[in-house]
Amino acid sequence: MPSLTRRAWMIGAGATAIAAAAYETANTTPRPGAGARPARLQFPEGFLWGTATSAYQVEGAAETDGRGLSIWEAFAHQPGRIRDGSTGAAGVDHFHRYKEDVALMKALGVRAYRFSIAWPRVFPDGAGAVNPKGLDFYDRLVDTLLASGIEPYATLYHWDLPQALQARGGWESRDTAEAFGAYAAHVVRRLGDRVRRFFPLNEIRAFIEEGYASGIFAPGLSLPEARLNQARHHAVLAHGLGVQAVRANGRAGTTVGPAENIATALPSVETDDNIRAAGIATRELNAPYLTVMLEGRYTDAWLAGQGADAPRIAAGDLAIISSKVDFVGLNVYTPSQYVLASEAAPGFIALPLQASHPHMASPWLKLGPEALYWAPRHVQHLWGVKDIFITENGTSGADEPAEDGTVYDLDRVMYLRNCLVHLQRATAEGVPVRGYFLWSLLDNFEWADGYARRFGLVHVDFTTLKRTPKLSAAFYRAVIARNAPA
Ligand code: IFM
Repeated sequence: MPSLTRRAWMIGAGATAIAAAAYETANTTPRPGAGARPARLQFPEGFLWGTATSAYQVEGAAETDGRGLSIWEAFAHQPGRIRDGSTGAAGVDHFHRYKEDVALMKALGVRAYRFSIAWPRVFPDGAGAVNPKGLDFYDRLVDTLLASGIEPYATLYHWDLPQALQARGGWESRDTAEAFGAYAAHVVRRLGDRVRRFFPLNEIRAFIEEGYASGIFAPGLSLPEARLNQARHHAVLAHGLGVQAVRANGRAGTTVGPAENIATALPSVETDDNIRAAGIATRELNAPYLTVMLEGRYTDAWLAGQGADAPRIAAGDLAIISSKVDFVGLNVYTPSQYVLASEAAPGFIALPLQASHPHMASPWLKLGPEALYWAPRHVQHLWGVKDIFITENGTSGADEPAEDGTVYDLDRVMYLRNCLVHLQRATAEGVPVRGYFLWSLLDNFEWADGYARRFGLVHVDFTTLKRTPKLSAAFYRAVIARNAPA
């Protein structure tokens, strides 16, 4: 084991003991009396274990090498927008510390890293003149990953829209979708000799609903329904144009698919009628996002609900939006609804969640690990998808360092173990989930929560930027080594 790897885990007396125990569990065959693991708890052979971050949340170096401004800088500088008054300008300096971060990934044993490319680094004005240095950092990152045996999975857009495009209407403008297609083509031409897996846009639902409806994310708008629907439509159009750009410019064998935060309905009781109802609800809950991307049509119920506010759809748009994808990536944190079957249209009743329903450190993150089973199962059953990845799952935690400096994040370990048990159930039943990316490798800039919510497996001291693996890192390392959730 390389010395950096070793050092990363030797963190305080308590953590050393825990890390040592995790290594032992992970690296030895069962000892007499320890009991062999029943095969049914295993993930399939070759299951891909990874971790994920995004550019604006980790990179920092916001003014380095000609990077342009993004909507998040503009937004974060408005008083009251970010909970702790911070910005992502410094991130956690992944831009300069990427080698240390790749070594941390290697210590975990991950085989894949999902990161995003900052559009404003590549086209500082969103379109037009290319910044010649804009992709240099990603060249270095990709080479380091490959040299470490970690496969790069690149997201082309993780919410950091160039501010210059926002000034021209942002996602309300069709031009933004077209500009995204051109940017995607440029990136794939440059990195496509080494990067073979691409996600066009991360969580369209999140950046549209929170950026253009609730206004809690950049650009901070609360649009009337018709304008909101047009922004939704342009974002899924960009997805389709991104898929086409990857196809047109990638090498043979390159694959592409969405990374969408599917809204998942769960059957309150697992009976056939409730399961069917949960499928109907999931299709409708995702109507302007995953459903139109995979079906090439907005559902009748959704269109009827929008009435005169429905989006204007140009000829050919739906075919672009539903361009064939190779896989579907799902970001799954929390269920959206628990449902009961109903004879009356639309075929389900959403049950109100009790006030006592537990949540994690982020109040939006309700506990409901069964979503890791139902989200991919619905996607397989509704749309016949044959390759699914969990492109994000993880949680914020209390994350207070103990006296020995270690974060014993039992809440995160508990959350992850539960989620992975349910995901393993899906694979055991033949749902084609091929891999899992844990969000996130590092504590980072959590959007409107600033640095006040931590999602990392690795604790970052935001003053010194020192990285210290948490207990959950030892947990994840053991999961990977055993290829089993518990
Ligand atoms: O940090 C975010 C990420 O950028 C997108 N998915 C959800 C994560 C946790 O909120």
